[in-house]
Amino acid sequence: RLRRAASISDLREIARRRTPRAVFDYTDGAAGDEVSAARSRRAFERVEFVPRVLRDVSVVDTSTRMLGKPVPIPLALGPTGFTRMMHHAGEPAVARAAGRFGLPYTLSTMGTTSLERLAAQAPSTRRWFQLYLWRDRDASADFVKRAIDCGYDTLMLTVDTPIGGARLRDARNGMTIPPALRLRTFVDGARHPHWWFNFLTTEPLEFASLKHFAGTPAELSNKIFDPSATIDDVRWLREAWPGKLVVKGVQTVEDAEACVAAGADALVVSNHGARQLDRSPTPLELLPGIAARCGERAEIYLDGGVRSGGDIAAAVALGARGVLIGRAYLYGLMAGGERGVDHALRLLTTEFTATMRLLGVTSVAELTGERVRMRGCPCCS
Ligand code: HOC
Repeated sequence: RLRRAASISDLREIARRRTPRAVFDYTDGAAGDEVSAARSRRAFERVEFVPRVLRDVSVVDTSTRMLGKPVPIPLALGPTGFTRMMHHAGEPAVARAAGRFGLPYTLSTMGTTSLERLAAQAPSTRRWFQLYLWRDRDASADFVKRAIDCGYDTLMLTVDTPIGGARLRDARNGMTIPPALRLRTFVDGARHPHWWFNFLTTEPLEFASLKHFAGTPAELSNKIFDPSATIDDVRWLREAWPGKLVVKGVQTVEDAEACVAAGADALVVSNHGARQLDRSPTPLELLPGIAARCGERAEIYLDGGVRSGGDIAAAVALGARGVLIGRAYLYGLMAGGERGVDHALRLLTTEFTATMRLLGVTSVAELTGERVRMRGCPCCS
């Protein structure tokens, strides 16, 4: 079945069937009424390519550089929480697949594998670490130290989470971490015996940032996220972290300017996959303005709604140096473990290459604003 999945949405469909409902909904869902999530996808649907023909595309170079190192396509695997819940192989499987494709992998503070274990299990993958500012700054400083010690080359600070978003699907499903088999979830559990067997027979979840945890996602975020974080914390991290510093979750030109002035090497234009503030700005629509203002001083990445190689090409043409994916690889992981992630990355790579050829461009540098236009009105399309 996996081999016949011809798109990320096919993988999503397999993932939906193979995982318990609460787990699928945690991954697939977003905040509130999921208005922003739908808008993120609609923005990509509004993109119309402007292809050139008769351009000799027999050889195309899809590679570029992200934060000083080469990548085969403009893509990095973004941070995702609780990845061993989506599939027992979890973060190490994703990181190894990323390594095989030469792509960076970002371990989340909310990951279910420690920084040390991930480094040991994916030693040749380029590893980035994502940090939430903790209420306890010493704890944040400790992650910085561990990330340096374990050879992570980039620190990604997420700034769109002063509190946890209202994820209504989780509330309705009575979602907990780790997931628990209860009377009300028993029927659904009986439909996914493989998932439960694997989940219950592999090692209990180990967290990147906690000794152990059990509770709801909201309880966890209240324990960790620091609502008092300010731009001074970005300056502090700039001092403390010797590698590349990325700020993720920027949603206005003003904040983008401030983060670059505070020392960020790259920004991720992102609304956290629409999982925090419903009705937040649509990343693809924000991207050109932020890239125009800050793109000379920092690399600008896009995160949110990327589901195909064509989406990657569209984001690059609209000003992104590269894109981050989350759900796109998680669907692969849930559908088929490590092989499923390979499959997702293969699809994205093939689609991106084909899009470049069909657009008549032979290098990523030629993917400019001339190759795209946005159709129609954002609110009606
Ligand atoms: C309300 C839960 O970035 C995600 C992760 C982890 C955030 C936990 C907050 O799932 O969006």
